[in-house]
Amino acid sequence: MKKLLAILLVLAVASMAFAGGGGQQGGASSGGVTRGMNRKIVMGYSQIGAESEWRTACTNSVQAAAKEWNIDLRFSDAQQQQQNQLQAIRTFIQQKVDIIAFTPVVETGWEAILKECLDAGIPTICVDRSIEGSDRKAANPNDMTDPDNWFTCFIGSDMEQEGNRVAKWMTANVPKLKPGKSVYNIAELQGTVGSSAMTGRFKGFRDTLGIPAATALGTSSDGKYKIILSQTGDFTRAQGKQVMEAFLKSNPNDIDVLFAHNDDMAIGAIQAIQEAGKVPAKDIIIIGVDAVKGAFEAMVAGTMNASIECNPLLGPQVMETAVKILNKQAVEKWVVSNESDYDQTNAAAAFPSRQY
Ligand code: GYE
Repeated sequence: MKKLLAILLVLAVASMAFAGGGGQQGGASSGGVTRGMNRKIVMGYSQIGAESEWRTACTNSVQAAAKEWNIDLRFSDAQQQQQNQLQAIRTFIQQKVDIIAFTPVVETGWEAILKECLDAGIPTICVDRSIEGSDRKAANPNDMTDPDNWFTCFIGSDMEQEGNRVAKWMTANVPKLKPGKSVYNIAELQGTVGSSAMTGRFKGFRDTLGIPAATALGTSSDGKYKIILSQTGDFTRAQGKQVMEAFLKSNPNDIDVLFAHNDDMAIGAIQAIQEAGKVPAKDIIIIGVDAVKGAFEAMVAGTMNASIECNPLLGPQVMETAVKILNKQAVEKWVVSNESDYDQTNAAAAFPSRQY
């Protein structure tokens, strides 16, 4: 037994030394250098929390990519609280990390902390969700009232376009799936209030239908689609289910379409629909956003109709961009991710190759 332990110890020490020297290839070593750099860099990362399947996939992608690039990742989970994010970023500044990446839980309240990062000379990457007033286009560098000058670059999706895509899928498919109606009533489950994922999807959906972007309820310009219910489910399954239960209580027979700002809420709502004795994806057409595994399972099982993809696998782009920034190379102000739309016609074929 003692001999075995001694051998294991020697092997462990040897592998640590090997990993330390092999930093160029990355790996979980504590030594070595970051891929593409002549030193090991430290990244502070402020994540929102773990509210959805999407978020978990995003976190896994970031952590795996940091290992691959051999970046020292200081990862902080804010449990949905902006206050925790501000505190984490402040700690990163004190620790003099090389670069900070963060996903703003809501759009407002970032000016002061981002300016503290600027003053400390620490570049920042805004990941997935954006901040108020930013169009993520390069701005006049002398205009510090422009929020696009408060961070170095943005990596993520176009949430407004995702809202457009939901509306387009709906108008192309709902009349075929529920023929013979002159007006379709829509219930909407909004994401976290004040998050760019929520405001973007809310606005994009209405823009395509010709409904004023500032109103929660309204009818499309062609008169065929009417948003009759709209409330937040905070991007979680539990609240998606709860709010859908309330919707079904107040409007038991009027809902034709459910637009959920993410798949987790759609999946929660499916349960509520079944418990109310209705058939999901038939009595009520269900459209989500994200295209996570749970949505694919539901589409293949026939309980969900469509999911508009929002790619959470942002880790590699974040690490690659961080290295470029620290090497003083130019980066795009907005690195946009590639996405597709999935429904019951193509979900089964795509499912086996999905990574999240
Ligand atoms: O759609 C949702 C998550 O910000 C794009 O946040 C992200 C959204 C995603 O919790 O599931």
